Amino acid sequence: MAAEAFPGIPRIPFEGPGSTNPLAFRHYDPDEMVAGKSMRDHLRFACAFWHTMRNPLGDPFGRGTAQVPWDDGSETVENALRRVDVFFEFLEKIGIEFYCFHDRDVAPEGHDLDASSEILGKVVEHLSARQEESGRKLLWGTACLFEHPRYAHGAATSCSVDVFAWASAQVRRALDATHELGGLGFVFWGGREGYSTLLNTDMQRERDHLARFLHMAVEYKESIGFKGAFYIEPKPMEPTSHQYDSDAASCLNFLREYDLLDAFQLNIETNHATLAGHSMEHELMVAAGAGRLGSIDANIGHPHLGWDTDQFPMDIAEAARIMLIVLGQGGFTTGGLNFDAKRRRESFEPVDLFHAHIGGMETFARGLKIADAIRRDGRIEEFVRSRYASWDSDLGRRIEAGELTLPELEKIAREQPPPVLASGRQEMLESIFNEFL
Ligand code: XUL
Ligand code: CO
Repeated sequence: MAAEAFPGIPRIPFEGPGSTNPLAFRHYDPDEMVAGKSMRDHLRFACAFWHTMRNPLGDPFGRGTAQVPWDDGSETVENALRRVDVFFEFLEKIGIEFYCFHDRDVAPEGHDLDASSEILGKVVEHLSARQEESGRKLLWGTACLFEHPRYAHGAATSCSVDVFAWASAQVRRALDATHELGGLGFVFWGGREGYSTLLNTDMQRERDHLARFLHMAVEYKESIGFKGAFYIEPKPMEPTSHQYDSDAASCLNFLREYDLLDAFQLNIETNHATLAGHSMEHELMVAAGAGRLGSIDANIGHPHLGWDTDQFPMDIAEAARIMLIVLGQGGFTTGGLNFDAKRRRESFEPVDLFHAHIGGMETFARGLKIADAIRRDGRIEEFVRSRYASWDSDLGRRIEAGELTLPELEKIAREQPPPVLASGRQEMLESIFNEFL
C-alpha cells in the first residue's frame, strides 16, 4: 500500500469526558453498552464516499478549496483506486464500520456504457479486497442519475425514453456492484425526478414511469438474489423546484399507489426534512408509523440558509430526538447513520475530515445516551400514555374497533356531560426533555 494519506493522525482513541484532545472521542466508546447493545451496534455509522473523497468544497460563488494531496485530479482508474485506499485508511483511523457510495463517485464514467461498466468492475474488485482486509461493510450503494448532462430532464422521469433506458442500464450495473460488495441496501434518491416548470411537464406520465422503473429494479433485485433493503430518500426540491419524492408522506403515498410499499423502506435525511418544512422527528415518525423507517442520512442544515448545506450534525438535542425514535422502533436492522455531510468550504485541510466526523459521532453518542436516559426515566412516555387514557375506556375501545356509527355516538354524546380537557403541558415536557441534555 502507498504512503499514508493522513500521516501523523493515529487511530482516533476513546479518551473519556475529561480529554481535551480534539482528535479523540469523549463520549463515543464503541464498546460501551447502552440499553443492552454496544454503541457501535446502535449507531451503525457510515461514511459517504462522495463527500469525503469527492467533494471539492466549492459553492455557487467559488471553486473548490479541499486539499487532496493524494488525488491527481485525473479521471483515471489509477486515481480512482488510490482514492479507495485513502478512504479505507480514513475509515480505519476514524473507526467507522460502514460506507456508502454512488457508482460515479468511486469510478469515472467511460466513453460508453460497457467502458463505464468495466471501470466500475475494476474499482469494485478493489473495494471488495479492501473490505475483506479491513472488515468494513457497504451500508448502501446507489446510482448517480443526476450529475451527467444526459439527466438534465430527469432519469426515470425524463421526457426522453432513451434516457430512461440509459438510467435502467446504470441502475442494473450499480445493483450488480452493490450485490457483489455484499451491500446491506440500495438507495433511490430521485435527484432530478421532478420538474422545474409544469408548463413543460406531464406529471402523471412521469410518475407512472418512475413507478415502472422501480418495479423493474425490484424484479431485477429478485432475479440476482440481492437480499439488501431498497430505500427511497425523500427530498422536496433542489436541484428541481419540486421532486416527486418530496417528503416521507408523499413517498409512502407513491409507494402505495403503485403497489411498491412492501419492497421499499425510507432513508430519511435531516436537511431534506428541513427543506420540506418538517422537523426530522416528523419525517421519522411518519416513516416509522408505516413500519418503513429503514435508514438515516445524518446531517443538518443551517437555520439562515434555505438550501441543502449538508453540514455535519452537531445538534445534541436533535440527535436525542432522532435516537428516541430509532430506539422506539427497536433500533436499525439493515440501516444506520450515514454522514451525508460535507465540511464547510473554509475547513479545507485533510485533518478537518477527522474533526467533522468526530463531531458528528460524538453528537450521536450523546444523543443515544440522552434518549436512553429519557426512555428509562419514562415520564414523557407515561405522559403521552395517560394523555390518551380516555381511549382505553369501553367507549374508546369500541370506536377503535369500528363498532360504532355516527348516530350511535351522537346518542352517547347527548347523554354525557360536556367533555372536560386536561392541559397538553408542552412547556413542562420540554423542560423534562432539557433535564437530560
Ligand atoms: C442529495 C442526497 C444524496 C443521496 C444519495 O441531497 O442526499 O447524496 O443521499 O444519492
Ligand atoms: Co442523502
